[in-house]
Amino acid sequence: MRVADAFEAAYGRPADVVWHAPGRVNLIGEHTDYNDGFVLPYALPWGVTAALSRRDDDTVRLLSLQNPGDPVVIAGDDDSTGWTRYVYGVVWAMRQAGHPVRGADVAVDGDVPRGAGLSSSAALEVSVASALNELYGLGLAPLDLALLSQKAENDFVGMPCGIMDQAASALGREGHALFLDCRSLGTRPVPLDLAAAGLELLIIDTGVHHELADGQYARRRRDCENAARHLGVKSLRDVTDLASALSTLTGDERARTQHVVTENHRVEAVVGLLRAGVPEEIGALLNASHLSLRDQYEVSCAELDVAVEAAVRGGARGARMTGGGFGGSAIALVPAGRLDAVRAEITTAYAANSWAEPRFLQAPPSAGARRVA
Ligand code: GAF
Repeated sequence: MRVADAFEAAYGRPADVVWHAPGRVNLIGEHTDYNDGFVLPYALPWGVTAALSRRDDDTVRLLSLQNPGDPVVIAGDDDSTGWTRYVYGVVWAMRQAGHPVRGADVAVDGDVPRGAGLSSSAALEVSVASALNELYGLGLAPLDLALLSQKAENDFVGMPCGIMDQAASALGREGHALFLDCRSLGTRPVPLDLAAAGLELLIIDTGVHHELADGQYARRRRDCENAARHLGVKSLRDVTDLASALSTLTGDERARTQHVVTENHRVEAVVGLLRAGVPEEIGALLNASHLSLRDQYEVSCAELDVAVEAAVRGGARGARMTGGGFGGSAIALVPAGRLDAVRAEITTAYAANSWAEPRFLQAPPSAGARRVA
């Protein structure tokens, strides 16, 4: 294995453990996780593989096959920058929580398509967390590792994400999407055999990330928290009478509330349809999710809107942006026989806007974090 060879070449000894953790794509349930709501992501066949060995001091040495060079040496909390923060952040989060984690030599290798909004950072965190868990005999469950990875990202990296990406990476199951209640943290695997229904999930990587997005995620979170405070509820998950809630709110808080509450209902509806064995029926809910994210939550962008509209024009049953927004990827639910037509329609629409051709990806629901050596 490439990462194990790189580990041995750099550190002069074999790795003690090698773990793999995947990226994710989200079927539906966007910007609901930090509102105690529902999400339905699935784990991808691509991820990060992390080779680790213990050290008997507190130093962490890091090597990435995607960032060639000598290992980065981290001897204190302030030493890490860039990608190394996601790895060292996990060590930091574990120590903060009182787990007896000392140093480690680490090598990582990733194949999540870059910049596509498919959670390569969660894959990196969860692969390292899983390996450290075994190395130091912490006995933590996959959900605990997801929570520690989220803590690393929130409090060390400084990105106030919810739990969806790390949970999908830690708990994904082959052939299934993962229904997650982000309040109780209860999970339920939902069988997802699109091929049996003659369908494919097409991932459209727009190739763009609008810089403007930085800071917007935290602003959306604040809008939701303010709306919940005005409504006197713990979180927007608790809104039961949407019409009356909307009548007391104005502006952004009103629009964000409308999205979050309706999106939670859409997740439940999609889970019901998948369990009933009629995946072809979820298309309208995907479309409604996109419109809500575009118009109420205001996290879409022209490249995502054009991809979604062209996909539906080309014959997709439904399509929506996926992930945080402002670029990254869209998904389209496409009858297998319409795949070429959908791809062509999107490619033509991008060319008409003088945008670079998007990248098309297809990926079955895959397993979550696992030991690979
Ligand atoms: C990003 C975050 F990391 C997730 O927690 C989630 O909020 C998502 O955006 C939006 O649904 O991926």
